[in-house]
Amino acid sequence: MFKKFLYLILAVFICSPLILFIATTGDMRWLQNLSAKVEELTPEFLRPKKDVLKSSQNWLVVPAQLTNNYFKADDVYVLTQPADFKTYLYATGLGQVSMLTMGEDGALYFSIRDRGQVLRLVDEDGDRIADFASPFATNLRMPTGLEYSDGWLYISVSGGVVRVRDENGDLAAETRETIITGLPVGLYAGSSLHFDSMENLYLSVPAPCDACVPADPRSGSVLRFASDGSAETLFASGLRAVGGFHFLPDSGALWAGEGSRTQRKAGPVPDEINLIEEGKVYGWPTCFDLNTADREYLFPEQKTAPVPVTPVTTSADTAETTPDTTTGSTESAEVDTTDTAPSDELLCGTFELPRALLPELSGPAGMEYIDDSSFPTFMQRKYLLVLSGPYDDRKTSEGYKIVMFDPAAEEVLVEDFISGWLVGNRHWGKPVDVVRGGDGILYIADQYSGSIFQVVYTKK
Ligand SMILES: [Ca+2]
Ligand SMILES: [Ca+2]
Repeated sequence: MFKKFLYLILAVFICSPLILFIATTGDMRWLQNLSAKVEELTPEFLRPKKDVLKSSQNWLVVPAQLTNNYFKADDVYVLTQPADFKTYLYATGLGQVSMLTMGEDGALYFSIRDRGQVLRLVDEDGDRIADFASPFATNLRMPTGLEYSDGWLYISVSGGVVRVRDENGDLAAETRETIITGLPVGLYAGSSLHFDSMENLYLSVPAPCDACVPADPRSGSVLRFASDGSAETLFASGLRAVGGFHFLPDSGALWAGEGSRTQRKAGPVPDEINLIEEGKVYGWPTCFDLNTADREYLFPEQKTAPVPVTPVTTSADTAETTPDTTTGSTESAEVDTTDTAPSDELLCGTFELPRALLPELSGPAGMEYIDDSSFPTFMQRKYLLVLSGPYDDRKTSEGYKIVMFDPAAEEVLVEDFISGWLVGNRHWGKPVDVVRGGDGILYIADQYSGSIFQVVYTKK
């Protein structure tokens, strides 16, 4: 009797995390993972020695004013960045900072998902430390993407879009319209939001799962609307999680980073940079990489993925090849050659190929495009792309940096712009968005430490 009771207690104990896991859906998992981590972890482990100050300009010193639970005065952090760039801790203690946009008033606006707010940030005395963060819009459900258009600040929220405006000039919005509702909610990050040059509104809708055919075809897509939220169009699909996207000002081409599957038993697959065009399908959940069929997803009942190839050896091949003696057989016993498994070409041939592959779990997020002369020549007409790292903060040696690429290049190559938030396989920040602030200035949102960094080109 006592034993039975003990087993019951044990069963409840084992199952309770599972029950909790099931009860916490989509967005909440993302939120809880992050906030727990921030509380647990102090940056002590990667605080470099002071003598690093001698080495280069690539350090960031925490100003005394910005001391909080995470950063202490005079802490030093090393960032690797191009010559003549300097990065400052601009604001911190902000919570789960998500995306950034420059307002029509020249101030920086940012969304805080866990606080349901959009704040307005200004540095009045120009000392590269923000002086005021004032709420512009509050009581929002998981605000993420932001962009101004025609006097309205558009904000993507859980399942839709609201737009707000300040009518009386007190720097807080009092007018609010919910213009889009009922969109499916994705598993991880929220929706990115931008306007094209024709004032059409585009919204990325992340998938609700790692790999599945979603109940709602708008999951795993980019949607287009008129600026009042009408005229919904499924612009492109087969995109698991578009964390950020951006239009090229000249051609209007839409470039996006896409987070690929992370939960495959055989391991995660490369994230992607895609050129998103109307009506096209980008492969998820059927295919990944350069149109490789995801056989683990497509044929889950098979222990080993079917391979439609029977090795044929010629006498010339045999002469050069040592037989595989480890299996004790010359037959390919594990492969069912009678299976008529369709080829990758058949399964994936109609899907759009990515323009570039990114490391697995690098977590592409916010994007910015550089075409103004306050930045140096080597950045001109290039995209900046934030690689935020994996959503669940699992150990990785990729992500946690900002990279750069030339969308006009025949072969799109990705190079580092700023890195250093990752030290070994541990990170002290998680960049999620980047925007131009004018005059050779960039702002970077860090969702991990709840901070905004200001990056300044010092040789204008
Ligand atoms: Ca200041
Ligand atoms: Ca107002």
